[in-house]
Amino acid sequence: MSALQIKLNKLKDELNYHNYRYYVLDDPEISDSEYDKLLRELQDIEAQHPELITADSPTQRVGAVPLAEFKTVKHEMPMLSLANAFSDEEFSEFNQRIVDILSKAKKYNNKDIQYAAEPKLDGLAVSLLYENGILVQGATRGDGTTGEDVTQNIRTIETIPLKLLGSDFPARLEVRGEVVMDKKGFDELNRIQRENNGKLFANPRNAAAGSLRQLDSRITAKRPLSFFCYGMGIISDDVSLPDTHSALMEVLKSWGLRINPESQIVAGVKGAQAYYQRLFDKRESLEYEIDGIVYKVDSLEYQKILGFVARAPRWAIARKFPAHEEMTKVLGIDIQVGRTGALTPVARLEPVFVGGVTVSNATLHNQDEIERLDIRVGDTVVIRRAGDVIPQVVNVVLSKRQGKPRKFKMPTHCPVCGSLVVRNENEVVSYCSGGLFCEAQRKQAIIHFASRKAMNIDGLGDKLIELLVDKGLIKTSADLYTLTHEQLASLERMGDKSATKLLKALQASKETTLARFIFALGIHDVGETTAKTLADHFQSLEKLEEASFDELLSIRDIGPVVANNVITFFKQKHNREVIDALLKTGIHWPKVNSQVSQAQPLSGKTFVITGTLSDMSRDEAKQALQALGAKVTGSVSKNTDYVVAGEKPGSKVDKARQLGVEVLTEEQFKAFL
Ligand code: 9MJ
Repeated sequence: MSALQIKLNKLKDELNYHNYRYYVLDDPEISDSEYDKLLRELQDIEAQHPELITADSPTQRVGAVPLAEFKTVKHEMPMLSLANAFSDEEFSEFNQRIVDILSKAKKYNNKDIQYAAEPKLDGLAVSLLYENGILVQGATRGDGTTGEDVTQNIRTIETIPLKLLGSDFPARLEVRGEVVMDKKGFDELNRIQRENNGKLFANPRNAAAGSLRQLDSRITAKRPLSFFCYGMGIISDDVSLPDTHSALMEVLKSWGLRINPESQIVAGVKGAQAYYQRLFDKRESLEYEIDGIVYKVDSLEYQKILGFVARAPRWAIARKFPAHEEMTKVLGIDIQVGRTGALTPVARLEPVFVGGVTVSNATLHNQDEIERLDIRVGDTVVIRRAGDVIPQVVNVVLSKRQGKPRKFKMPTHCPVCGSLVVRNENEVVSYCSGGLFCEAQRKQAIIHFASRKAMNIDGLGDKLIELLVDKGLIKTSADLYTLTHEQLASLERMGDKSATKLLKALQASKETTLARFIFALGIHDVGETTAKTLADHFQSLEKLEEASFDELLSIRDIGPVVANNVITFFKQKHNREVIDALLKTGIHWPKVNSQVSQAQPLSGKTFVITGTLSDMSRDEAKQALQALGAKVTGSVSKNTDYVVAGEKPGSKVDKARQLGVEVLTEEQFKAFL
């Protein structure tokens, strides 16, 4: 063997060993960067000497050529399924059957049966074939007799060794186990799928199955799959093996195969139940999904005596956890209005027991989600509740849809206060526009109103506001100013002193600025900066209240979403009533300093731009005018000072002529600027 070959083999062995430390023992010896350095060294040598590349090289996980189809694989030893137990009683019956059979065979020693207890992974069962320590085939379980040859894809899974460690393995060894996708990887995959408008996977098991059935292994390689082994299939008889399942698993581990670290030996029914409870409690904190516990009689001698019934071993049982997913019916779709005014559709469900609790509601998030799921009242849906996560509607079972139920539409008016519902372009959420008035938004609106950057009411914290609302002492922010000393002092944890202090703070807050007041109104998307922009532009609340969409749009930094929100907000009679009540309490502000705008050459002038300009876009023209203090609007009126007309100007020029408004050509406009 050449020196280079020796070096190459040493590198491969080292990488395999570190893979084993990392994935199987969960105890890496070297850092990721040191591992990468070794891998790069190997890649460099192989790039220069492609003739030395072997299939078991750690660099050779991803196949370059997609398959046309999967070949079928006949399992030499059938891949069995497991019988289920859904209660402690059913497990006890299983245990008793075993005791009876062993007694009959005169093998029972009157002691508790020892079980190898393992988490039941919710993934995809596969079979891996190693010949002389080299992975030669990976197959899905299929129907238990025949599966699909997914070797190319199996090779991409880093927890599956391409070459076994050591040398004491049988010449032919079939390893069985489960391919799973961890929960984090699943969420991330669906996030990416959503971003790319790809198909979303319903759960990690489906995602794992979909990923393993890719004809192009380069796609599989990108999917976060991993593997745990839990059994053996055919084994050549050239080595002697231990006589318990658990010891057998330890041997597999020593060859570099990952076994589940939660696996444990338990004794009898009591031990099994304690293990079940422990894993049930731990279920949500595990990185992968499990749907129960598998108990296997640990003694291989016993297993042999017990044998099989139908297609399942009599020595093993799957004790299932309550399901994460169940089907139920959508009785109706309600709208909930949140504290921020967001409207959320919620499915009212026929109560169903899922994930350990009874679920009768599930959020549908927004109109887009309803359309994505195409969910309609009367539909049968799959509900999923994993851990503490709120129940989700996974999909509609279309085959169970009866008749032609109508599509769901968001209401046009808030179900709580009757205000208009707004949904701006490019936004998924619909909002109630009755911010100052809507009961659902009351607390949030007042908390915002009192906050430091808004009316800055010292000593009026969130908790106190909630208390005042709950006691019915205030309904809107205007009511804050009618609170009496007596009312305040009688509240829990308030007292005379703090009541006096708060009344003083309320009084002091009446002296404010227009910008703060606009911000305090809590109009959607009108933050501190936008409020200041609006105050500077309009310089009075009345002018802002009466602003048209076009005028708002003409202001620099104000887009159609904010313009629409402002208009709709002031359109609500009850919002205006609250504002009037606020002003009546004596809230006031100094006149807005308008020197800045008056100093500009075009301040006070209103322009309309129409048609196509050849040297600049309409937006650029608008910005140039605004920079000089002009207002740019979209429609011509008697208040318009100039119309700038590009190519194909349309009816706006006619209107300007009718009204006697000066019309500038592009040339004139440029000279003017
Ligand atoms: C799973 N799914 O985790 C078995 N399994 O054993 C475990 N499945 C099994 N064992 C024999 N841990 C047939 C299936």
